[in-house]
This record gives sequence, C-alpha cells and structure tokens, in this order.
Amino acid sequence: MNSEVAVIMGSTSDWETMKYACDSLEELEIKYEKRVISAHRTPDLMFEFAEKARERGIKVIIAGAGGAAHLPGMVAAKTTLPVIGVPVQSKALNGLDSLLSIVQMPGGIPVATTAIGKAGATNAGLLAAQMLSMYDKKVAERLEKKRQHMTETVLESSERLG
Ligand code: RP5
Repeated sequence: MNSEVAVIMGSTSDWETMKYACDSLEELEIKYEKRVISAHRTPDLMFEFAEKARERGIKVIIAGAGGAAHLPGMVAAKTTLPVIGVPVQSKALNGLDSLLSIVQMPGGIPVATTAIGKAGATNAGLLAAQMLSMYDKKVAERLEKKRQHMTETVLESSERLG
C-alpha cells in the first residue's frame, strides 16, 4: 500500500521535532513517507512534490519548518490536498517566527497550523489520522482506543495522588 501521509521538513535539523509526527502516525498504523524538502534551497523539488502528491496517493501533507517558514504555505499553494503546518522552534525567536509565518496565510490557501515544537508535531500526526478516519473505520477505531487509554491514564494517575 502506498503512503497516505507525507511528512516533509525544511532541513534535517527539523527531524528532532518532526519525528513526533511520525511517532503518532506509526502508533496509529498509518503508512507515511518522510522527506527533507526546502522551500528556498530546493524550490523546484518542492513544486514537483506538491504537484504530484495527489496522483501518488498522498491524502494529507504535514510540513514542518522553522524561521521564515514558507514551506507549508508554498506547498499548499501547489496542491488542494490538506496541508498541516508545524512551526519548528527556532533558536533566534523560539519559534514565534515559524508560527507567524505558517499561521498567517492569506484567505484562499489554507494551512492548518499546530502549536510550536513537539506538541505541534505530535498533534499534526494525530490530526492527519483524524482526517483519514473520516473514510477509514480502522483508523477511527484506533483513535478511539488511544483516547480511551489517555483518559484511563489520567484517572489512574489522579487516584495514585490519593
Ligand atoms: C528552515 O530553516 C528549516 O525548516 C529549519 O528549521 C531552519 C534551519 O535550517 P538549518 O540551517 O538547520 O538547515 O529552512
């Protein structure tokens, strides 16, 4: 079976963050591919990837980038697949630059933007899974189980507090 989700990132230095998106997808048994594609260092590759993603069977794109983070928006400009943008925590501005670059898309070309850093990457994987779960019952069941497990873990930890 082909990958349903593509996880792309602007640099190998983003992997430290984007691995959490991949962890979410793996936990939910979703086939994905991961690639480094840079908006400013490999612009032609970025356009080729975005243009061909749908015909290759990709259903959701997760794009992580830091700093002047134009990757999610530029990919979204070249495909009508849903794009989830993950702001990577930058050194200079702690990821506020990444967040604003990704979240403030002008009307017409949406990018679903998550929180900065690890939580955002984790949620990007989960959100992609939730999108797929609209048409995939097995994924929907796995998501339900994961939620149940989270609830039970919190209730148990609360009981341990006494
Ligand atoms: C962006 O520049 C990447 O997404 C990365 O977050 C940031 C820094 O890249 P490197 O200098 O670490 O390659 O394109």
